[in-house]
Amino acid sequence: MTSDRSAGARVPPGQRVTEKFPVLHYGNVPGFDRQAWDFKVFGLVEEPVTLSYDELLKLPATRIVADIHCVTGWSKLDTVWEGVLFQEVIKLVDIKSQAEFAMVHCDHGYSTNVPLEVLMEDDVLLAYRYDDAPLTPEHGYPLRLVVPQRYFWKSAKWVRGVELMAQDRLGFWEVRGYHNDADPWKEERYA
Ligand SMILES: Nc1nc2c(c(=O)[nH]1)N[C@H]1C(S)=C(S)[C@@H](COP(=O)(O)O)O[C@H]1N2
Ligand SMILES: [Mo]
Repeated sequence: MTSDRSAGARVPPGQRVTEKFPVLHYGNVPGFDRQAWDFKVFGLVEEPVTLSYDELLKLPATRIVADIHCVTGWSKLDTVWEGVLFQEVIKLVDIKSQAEFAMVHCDHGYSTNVPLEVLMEDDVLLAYRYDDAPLTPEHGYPLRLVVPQRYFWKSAKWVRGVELMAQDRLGFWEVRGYHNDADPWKEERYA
């Protein structure tokens, strides 16, 4: 996971900083029914786990400060997120040894694929708060993934589950020509 990042650089090549927080997604903002909502970890695990929203909120919470980089060219520095580290959620299952990749599944069929070792990094968060307030629906409430070291399309909004896999599979934008690795410091925008 080495990146072409010179010491101290904050803004990856080809990006410009914005103070705004653009909203970008395919399709409509899904509704949220707290009683019906669940989050699943499944696939190559010994026993799949299903969490309610209340159970998720009871897991140890973490706050991260991250720079985010959208493939369309905007970056936003020092964004503040709170939620549960992926590292923490994955402790609830026993991962089978063949599992190397993950598919992140969302409401309305959005998905994105991320190698398991990337999700295990210590800044990958399942976030339910942004900027000291609950996430807004258009930014992913009730739950979104934040993967700061990758272009922002990997930070899936309205996340409902993570599927562990032995072989890599392409997610929604990756099928449509976005780069599989998505490292902004290497400008891995399109395949
Ligand atoms: N469920 C879902 N998550 C998604 C998307 C989407 O279409 N659906 N778009 C992605 C893309 S391309 C970007 S740039 C970011 C934008 O997040 P924001 O609207 O909070 O800025 O969400 C990502 N997560
Ligand atoms: Mo994007």
